Formats: sequence, structure tokens, C-alpha cells
Amino acid sequence: MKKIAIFSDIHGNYQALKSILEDISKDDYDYVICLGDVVGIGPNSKECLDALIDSNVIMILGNHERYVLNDKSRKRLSSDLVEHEKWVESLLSEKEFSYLRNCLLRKDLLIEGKIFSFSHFLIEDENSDYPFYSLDILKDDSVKEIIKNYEADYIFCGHYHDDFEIFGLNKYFQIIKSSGVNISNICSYLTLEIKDNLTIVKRKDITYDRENFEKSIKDASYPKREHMAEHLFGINLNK
Ligand SMILES: [Mn+2]
Repeated sequence: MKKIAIFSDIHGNYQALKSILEDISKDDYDYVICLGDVVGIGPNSKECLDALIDSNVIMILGNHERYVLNDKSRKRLSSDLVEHEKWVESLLSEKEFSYLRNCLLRKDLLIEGKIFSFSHFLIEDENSDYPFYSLDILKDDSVKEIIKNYEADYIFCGHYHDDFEIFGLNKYFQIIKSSGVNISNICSYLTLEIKDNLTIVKRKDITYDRENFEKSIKDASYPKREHMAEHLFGINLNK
């Protein structure tokens, strides 16, 4: 049997990441995979990356890591979001940059004859400044065609921040909920158990130190902080 733990979109929520890594360490996993977007939105991008550097997690790049590594990928962003990404960049040192430069966009594992593919979101063109498909593909049926032609049997992504599955395809496709962007003290990750051609997928919900997370976002100062605190973390900074 092979066991895999997956989390995604930590987005600077160090307290959630800490809780997830601690919970994962209580069990034996063959692979622990982070589907990207560790940085940005929340206050602690650097601390989160440093925690991953010290772990044996397979880190896959998200669009927010791309914004930091390749400023051409920011072309699609509004000017206030560009300011936000510049702030994220300013938090990091060569230690984090060189780590990120060595991370992949997509990791495929061959297990019991099946390809398990992990990416932040479906990869359209590895060489493009923005290598991912747009989230718009979820709004129409084009995602079905993309999945049909994707070279993998099991596909796991993040990026959308909520659970999303499509049934009735010729392969398994699941988007996992954000592990760091949440409005309560509950965060989650996914576990896979693969044995005898059967893959059991479970979501694990655990608690994290929300009080300290709220304190860190309140004490921080960065572009778009108020908007992100309110709309993504459910925190009103004026209270
Ligand atoms: Mn993303």
C-alpha cells in the first residue's frame, strides 16, 4: 500500500501549516505533497516556506510562487495586486528563492501502474510566463476536454480554494480545498491510500491556532491586507 498526504494554498497561514505538518507527522506517508501557493494573501509567507524547506514535503509551484519568481507572470494582475506580490517578494531571501527555483510545476507518480498527477492547477504550457490554465475553464465544459486529454489517471489540483470534483470522466479529477485560507479554526488536508487498484481519498479536518493567526494578520502591514483579511479570512481589522 502507498499512502500520500496532500495540502494546498497555505497562503501565508503559518499556524495552519504547522498544525497540518504536525498532524501528518503522526502517520507514515510515502509522500507528502504541497500543491503550491504557500505564499501571498496571509502574513507569513517566509515562515511558511522555511517550514517546508526544513521538511521532506514535495513542493509544487503555484501561481503565487510564479509571481514571485517571474515578474512577467504578474501581467494579468491589477496594479494593487502587483503591489501585494512585490511585498511578498520583499519578504524572501536567497534561501527561499533558490528553494523555489528548484521546485516543479507538476509531479507525477507511477503507483500500481497508474499515473497520479499533482499540480497547482492544470498545466497548459510549462514554458509560458503563466503556465496554468485559467480558472474560467471550470465555468464551462472546457475543463472536461482538458482532463480527457491530460496524461494521467488521477489528477489533484488546488488553486480554486474550495472542493471541486467532476464525475463521469474517464479519470479521477479532484480540486482540494485551501488548507490555509479559511474563516474558522479548522483547516484541512487530503489523504490517499492506494492498494490493489483501489484509491481511497479522505479529507481530514483539524484545528489550528486561529488566535495567533488573527494576531499576526492584525499586527502586519501590507498591500491589500484589509481586503484579504475580511473577504478571505473573515476577519474585520477595524474591530
Ligand atoms: Mn493559486
